[in-house]
Amino acid sequence: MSAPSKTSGAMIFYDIAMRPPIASTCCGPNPWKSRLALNFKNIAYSSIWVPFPNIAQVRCALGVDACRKFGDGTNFYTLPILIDSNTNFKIGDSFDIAVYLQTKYPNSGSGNLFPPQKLDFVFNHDLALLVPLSERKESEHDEYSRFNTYVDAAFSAHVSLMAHYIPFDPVTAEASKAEFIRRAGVKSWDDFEVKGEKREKLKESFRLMLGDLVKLFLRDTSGPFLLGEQASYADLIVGGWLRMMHATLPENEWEEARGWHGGIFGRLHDSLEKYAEVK
Ligand SMILES: N[C@@H](CCC(=O)N[C@@H](CS)C(=O)NCC(=O)O)C(=O)O
Repeated sequence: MSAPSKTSGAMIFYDIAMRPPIASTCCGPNPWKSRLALNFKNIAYSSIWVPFPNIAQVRCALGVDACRKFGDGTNFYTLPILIDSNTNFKIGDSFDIAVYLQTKYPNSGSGNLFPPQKLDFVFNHDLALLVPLSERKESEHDEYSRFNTYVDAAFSAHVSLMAHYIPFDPVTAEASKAEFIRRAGVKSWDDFEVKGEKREKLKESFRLMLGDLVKLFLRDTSGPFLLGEQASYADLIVGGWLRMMHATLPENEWEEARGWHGGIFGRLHDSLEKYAEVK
């Protein structure tokens, strides 16, 4: 581990504004992966909170291309974005942000985000995703990149357990919900509520999926991370989704889920608390 890295002009990190107090409500899993990575690297940065309906406008004004597309092929403008004000380098994808931080600050903070490891987790599902995931070209961190894609698919397939409870900022809640309704082609926000037997079935599917993922965490039982005591970006990928679960699931369901599979995911969530400061 090395001394904290200090940048002369801070990094600027764009995340989605949620209901105040933002530190306990911000819940985008991809921005969370980047926040965890910035804190892991002990990088100085400041956050800009973008109202949900303004994401496209802000991203376009910054000149950052969309990295994701809707099912109909149109651009899907997303966050996070990271701007390194020293170089004016702009990065608009959470995985690219982690690679950038590792390349630029190889030894800072808690060390290597990408230590070599096998990440055998595959998720094949028949649950359609509302919006397709980003596509990636082969990269130097392929093992991690594939893991990121499968983890995103696995959690996204169950995100309807959470969507109805997103803590929107009251100022823009109506416009945000209207956009979700438009995308899903449903009639009202109530249609996002998954309840009763349907909810129980989806929860069971979620639990089983996590049961596959947990096998990787059982390789090294010295835990709490995949490589025992050493956290890596793979832990932060899962951790980003755990943050979303915590911020959106009804409290009793979060308590239930964190206890699944011997409490391994609850422990992972808590162990990443040291990288979860919202600045
Ligand atoms: N591949 C991108 C995906 C980013 C993404 O999907 N971000 C979501 C939040 S987790 C977003 O900005 N959604 C905006 C919206 O739904 O309008 C990344 O990893 O950064």
